[in-house]
Amino acid sequence: MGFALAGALLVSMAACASDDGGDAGAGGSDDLVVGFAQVGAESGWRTANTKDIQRAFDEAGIDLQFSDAQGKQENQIKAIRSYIQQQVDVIAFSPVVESGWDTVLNEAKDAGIPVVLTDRAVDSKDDTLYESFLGSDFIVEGERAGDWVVSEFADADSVKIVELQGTTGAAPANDRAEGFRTVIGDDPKFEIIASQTGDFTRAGGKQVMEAFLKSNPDIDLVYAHNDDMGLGAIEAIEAAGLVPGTDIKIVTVDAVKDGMQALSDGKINFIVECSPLLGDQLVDIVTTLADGGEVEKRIVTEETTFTQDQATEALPDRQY
Ligand code: GYE
Repeated sequence: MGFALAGALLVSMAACASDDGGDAGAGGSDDLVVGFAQVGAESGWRTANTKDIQRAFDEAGIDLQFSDAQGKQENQIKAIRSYIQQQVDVIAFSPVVESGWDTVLNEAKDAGIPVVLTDRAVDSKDDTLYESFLGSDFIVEGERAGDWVVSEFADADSVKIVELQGTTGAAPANDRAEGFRTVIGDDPKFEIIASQTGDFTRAGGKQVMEAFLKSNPDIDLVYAHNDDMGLGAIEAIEAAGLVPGTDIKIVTVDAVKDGMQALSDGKINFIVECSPLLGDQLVDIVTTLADGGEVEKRIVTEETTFTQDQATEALPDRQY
């Protein structure tokens, strides 16, 4: 069903429902079909994000076509093309990497299908290629990690840092690296002695950290772009006979349950939150678009940070 047609139908269904005194739910959203192209299942964050989106659409009674790109942009492009062919009402996706989307987004535009970016941005110059971008400010997250490092090492003369970067070319990898450097760059005592991608996975974090430990005997701090890579680094540090959180400090981003447990246990020292719970907001955006309404071009997720005590307190209620 074309988007304009779906919108018109929804409006008329809602009108009918009110004539009968019936309940059309979220604007008769039963008829909506949304195609969602997910990155993959690389991390605890991603699993929580997928679950939350599926829950929210299920509760709203909206048909969600879901595809998992297994971390590959080409798979995501294929999925988006198949949603265009099916003429879904709205396409939502979390772009694996920032660049290379203009062609397929123009195809969606030509087909009259609105696109919503969730979680990660694209670097397209033409911002009419998508209706809205819902997700975190990753630069701010990097800055928050940097702020903690500056205060934690206020009395140190020199701080040797290794960085476990997210997936190469992904918005959160680019921006978390940038935000962090903006803050620590002011003081030459901070030195990033090694930086490499661990692809946002636990196995990747472990492997890269093993190599870092072999070539660098005196690492003071690990900055991991997500909890999973930090958890992998913990395994490598322990295997090298060192104590994570004490001999080598660790700061990560996400605040999923396993990360929060490690923080509470003192193996991670600080976590910058990145919320994966985007489902309800995405449903709102999709239903507004389907009703022909206007949505905000940029919706920034609200987030906090966690110290060890705050993690211990938050853990019992942590949903993911
Ligand atoms: O931080 C990481 C995941 O795009 C915000 O992707 C997301 C990131 C998240 O794999 O754990």
